[in-house]
Amino acid sequence: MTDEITNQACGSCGMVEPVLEGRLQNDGDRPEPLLRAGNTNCGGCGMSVVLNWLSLAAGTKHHLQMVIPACCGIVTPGRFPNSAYGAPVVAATFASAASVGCGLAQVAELNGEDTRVVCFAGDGGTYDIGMATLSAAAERNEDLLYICYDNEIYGNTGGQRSSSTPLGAATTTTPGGKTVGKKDILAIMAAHRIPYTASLSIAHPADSLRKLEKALTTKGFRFLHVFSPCPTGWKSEPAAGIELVRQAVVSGLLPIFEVEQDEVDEKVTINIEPEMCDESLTSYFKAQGRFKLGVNVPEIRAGITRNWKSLRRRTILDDED
Ligand SMILES: Cc1ncc(C[n+]2csc(CCOP(=O)(O)OP(=O)(O)O)c2C)c(N)n1
Ligand code: SF4
Ligand SMILES: [Mg+2]
Repeated sequence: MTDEITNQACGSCGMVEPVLEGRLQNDGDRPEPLLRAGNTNCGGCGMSVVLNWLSLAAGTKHHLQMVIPACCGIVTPGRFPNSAYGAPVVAATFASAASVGCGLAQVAELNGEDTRVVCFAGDGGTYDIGMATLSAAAERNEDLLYICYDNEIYGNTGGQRSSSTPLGAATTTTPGGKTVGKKDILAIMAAHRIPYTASLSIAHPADSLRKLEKALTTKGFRFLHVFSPCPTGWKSEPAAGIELVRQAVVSGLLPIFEVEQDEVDEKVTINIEPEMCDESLTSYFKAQGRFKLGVNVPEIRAGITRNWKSLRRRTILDDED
């Protein structure tokens, strides 16, 4: 991307509209987007937004190679010989995605290429099936950007529960509502002391684009978590996705923060302060059919409070240095 991004005036009315925090099409954009027309994603899929923002963040500055395990993201390109991806993609098995990414990154380095390798996987591939190689790659601090788009189910196979599925959500394998909560993937990844771990909200473009740009330029292992609405699995309106994410952030359900660290230091920054409002929490659950059996809001609020206490403790420890 060019350093200076200027808005362009509308051809008919002359007004300058700040789209995506002022990032309209500009000379620094990729000649073709990462997510091309003809992709097979459902309307309102949060994963499409993530791919478009990754494309914007990479711009013409970064040459990308992608590794995608089984998930909706590997079905996105459509049928061979077409591809809706505007970058080379290796389709990997669940268990090998991070290892394949490490191999590509090491070959690029040996060849002196400035290629940024991105593993792009769902929650099933990340929290569950790909965890062993993901953890191993993080422990070795490989030069890899791993992005997990988290729709809180195994979406591509019809909506089974994953260890990211939240308490109370009905899935095809938890028809009465899930009885345990969600795994804390950001804490798990940050515990590997990798250089950069962050959560992104698709309702907050400026913060998310900054994090994508930072993750693309940082060396070593970087892990980004993007909460990704899935209207098909969540039984929600396709147009409601961004508002649902905003409600999750405002209510405190989805903490937006980043962790920068090396072997001796850890800096935890909360990027968006939630209002902790129960109204947003209730609307969030009401708008999704997967919660139609009802959720216990006080119980969920107690879990949110616990998570925030532990997150704030980490920022305080950091301030005491
Ligand atoms: C080892 C293995 N187990 C199961 C499958 C079948 N499978 C393909 S996609 C998928 C769901 C993936 O879920 P997630 O990673 O969350 O991505 P999403 O489909 O939600 O985009 C499963 C179980 C497989 N391809 N390989
Ligand atoms: S099933 Fe969900 S994650 Fe998969 S393409 Fe459709 S909306 Fe996106
Ligand atoms: Mg999923």
